[in-house]
Amino acid sequence: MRKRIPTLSEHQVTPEGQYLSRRTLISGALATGVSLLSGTSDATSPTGTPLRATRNSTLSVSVPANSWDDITSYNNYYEFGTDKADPAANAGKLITHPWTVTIGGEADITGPIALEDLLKPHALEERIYRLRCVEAWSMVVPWVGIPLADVLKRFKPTSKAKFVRFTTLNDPAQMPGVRSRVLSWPYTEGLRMDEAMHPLSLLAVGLYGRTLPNQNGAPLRLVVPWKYGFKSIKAIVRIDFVERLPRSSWMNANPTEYGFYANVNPSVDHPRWSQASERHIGGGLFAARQPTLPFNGYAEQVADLYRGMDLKAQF
Ligand SMILES: Nc1nc2c(c(=O)[nH]1)N[C@H]1C(S)=C(S)[C@@H](COP(=O)(O)O)O[C@H]1N2
Ligand SMILES: [Mo]
Repeated sequence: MRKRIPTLSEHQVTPEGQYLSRRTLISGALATGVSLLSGTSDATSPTGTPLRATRNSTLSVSVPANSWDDITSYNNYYEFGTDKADPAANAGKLITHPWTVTIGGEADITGPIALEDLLKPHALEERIYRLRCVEAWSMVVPWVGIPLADVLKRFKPTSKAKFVRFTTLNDPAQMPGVRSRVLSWPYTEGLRMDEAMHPLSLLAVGLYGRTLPNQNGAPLRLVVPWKYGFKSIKAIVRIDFVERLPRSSWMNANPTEYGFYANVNPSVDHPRWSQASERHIGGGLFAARQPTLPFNGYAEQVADLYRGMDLKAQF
């Protein structure tokens, strides 16, 4: 096994005891004589380099996070296969150091930058966010990252920069899934400039106080909590400031099913299924589906971005 080389400076480790892990729930249940049908015995220990991050409580939800196991074993990452277990099985050998991100397009400062240099000026924050997948499941994830806006501003986008386009690594030698034509590669996603600059938009480098596991998008991924999970692009190698709305891989795959905005919206169904409710991963076999909230529960913070728009037409 290749040893993971830390790419981030160590600040302060977030105590893992703060989290309600599935294991804690299981041992608690056993202690009180209650059996949990969803319990598994193959719990994995957190991996990755510990990071020093300060919890941003204002921007965090106050519900318990999903377990490390849930978050790192049930993934969407089509570069490594389309089954939920494929990324954990196939992404382990992806080389994430050294890592370079290339900045391009409508900005004063463009060109390649080493990940360490991209991150250096910024303090890491921990933010516990809801994640709502377009496939109607959800999780709660304690991300570690930096505000996207702070990073973007450093490159001095010009007045022509109306959108930001993100691009994932496309390496057939390391990513077996890109041989399939299920999506157009490289995986690309985009945000309108004001969405990208919103304080909730996060560039994540870790979860549970440690560097990201490869299946969750190491070494750098986007997290946009009020949008369906597919907007939160993994393993980012390019960030371009662009004038025109960028087409994403999901729009290319099926423009009638996956729109550019992809705001979580319980009143706009996917053509093949309802978006009104969701199954919370880790909730157990018989847990009731939860109602899905407009903007995934972040309406108070982001609804203003879409004032005057017809969100059924611009889905
Ligand atoms: N490059 C890339 N990024 C991606 C995907 C992907 O297939 N490739 N899947 C997306 C989808 S559909 C979801 S729901 C989230 C899942 O993130 P997680 O595995 O960390 O929970 O990643 C998103 N980012
Ligand atoms: Mo998703």
